[in-house]
Amino acid sequence: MSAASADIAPTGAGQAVMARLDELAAFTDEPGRITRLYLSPSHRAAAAQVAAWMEAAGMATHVDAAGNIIGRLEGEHPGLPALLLGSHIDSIRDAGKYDGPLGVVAAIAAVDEIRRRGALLPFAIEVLAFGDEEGIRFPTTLLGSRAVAGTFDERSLAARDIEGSSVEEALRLFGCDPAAIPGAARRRGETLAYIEVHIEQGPVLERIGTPLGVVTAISGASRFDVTVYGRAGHAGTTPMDLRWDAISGASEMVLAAEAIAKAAENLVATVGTIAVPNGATNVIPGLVRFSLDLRAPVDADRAAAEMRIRAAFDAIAEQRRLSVSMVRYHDAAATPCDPALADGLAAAIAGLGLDAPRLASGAGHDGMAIASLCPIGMMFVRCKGGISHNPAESILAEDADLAVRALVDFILSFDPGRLQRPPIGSSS
Ligand code: HGY
Ligand code: MN
Ligand code: MN
Repeated sequence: MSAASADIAPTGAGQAVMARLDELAAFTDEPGRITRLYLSPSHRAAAAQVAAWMEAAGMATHVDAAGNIIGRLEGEHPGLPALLLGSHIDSIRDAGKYDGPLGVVAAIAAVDEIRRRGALLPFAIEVLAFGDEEGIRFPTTLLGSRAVAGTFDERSLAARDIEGSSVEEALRLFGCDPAAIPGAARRRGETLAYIEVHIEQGPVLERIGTPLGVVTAISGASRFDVTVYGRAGHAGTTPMDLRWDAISGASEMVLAAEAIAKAAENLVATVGTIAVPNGATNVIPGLVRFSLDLRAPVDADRAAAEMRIRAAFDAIAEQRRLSVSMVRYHDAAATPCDPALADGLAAAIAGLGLDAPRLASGAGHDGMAIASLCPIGMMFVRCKGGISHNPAESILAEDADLAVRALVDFILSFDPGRLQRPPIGSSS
């Protein structure tokens, strides 16, 4: 039965969630549009606001050494292992309001409701607001969630943004001590599972006509820095057959990557940025840099596509007397969601009288990092036209309301004993 036929009166939580997402959207590094980059002034201001909401919901809060904002509600007695909830509060440039923040605000609303009901649970609940999921400011991604999972690579501290600031310098400016990052890692047995509510960022739920879905797995992803080297020359005097034109070569490579992805089943390749340092109208470009993002639900398919793309780029460079470098700086394996958590989320959604379709996530999420710490689950919320990574991103208040209600019901019926993969360090 879809939402349309289920008789579901909004509880008002949805309106409150939407109002908070509007407030959070105001924290931006670029007035007039939403751009909230990791460890930026707007990230710090948004973090303070999120911490205040966490405290108003009865949670104790702290900022960890990687800049994650963490709220904790104790269970029936202090110090119990925690069910982790959350998402990210950093954004892409010119972002929508919901990619990331929805998961944090909905989790806080769920904790608030559980506390209001006076429910004393056999586990603690923690809400985590991660800061580097998008990986836009630095050539890094998932730094916050990796710190929590204990998989933070300290070489990331040397990564620099376009202004030349390093992650290490930015962390100190944010008020964090980079040397303390290893201490941000959760110890064995401290966590039970991780649940993230996130907009679908695709068209499936809208096409089915239902507000909520359950994620089966997150596609694996690789990110590359590609540089094409030619020879700068005079646009007016250099005959066409004597040019080593880096833009023409890069353009052919972009189309080759697109063709390889189109020819493959279940693979997407995206060139999101392309730059010509020192480019000028009257100069044959000698150097071009572009990004390449590869995703696939099956890791072997992604690896095979990378090989095919590398071979195509080398052949184009050879034919055009160019050279090319393709450096991989991010690689995250495809990540399955825990079946028991997926079933629990599906039961909670069905308990609202809704369908609970299962679908894969082509988008990456912090759960890819947290999965090395404990089992993960994700609930998707319908978004208009499947649009995301675009200021036109939008959701319905009623759907936000249903997401909070389903999350509350999931938490109240959560039984760690039913997890397929007991949390690291647990006795069983
Ligand atoms: O790139 C992604 O899939 C995510 O939005 N960071
Ligand atoms: Mn996201
Ligand atoms: Mn995103």
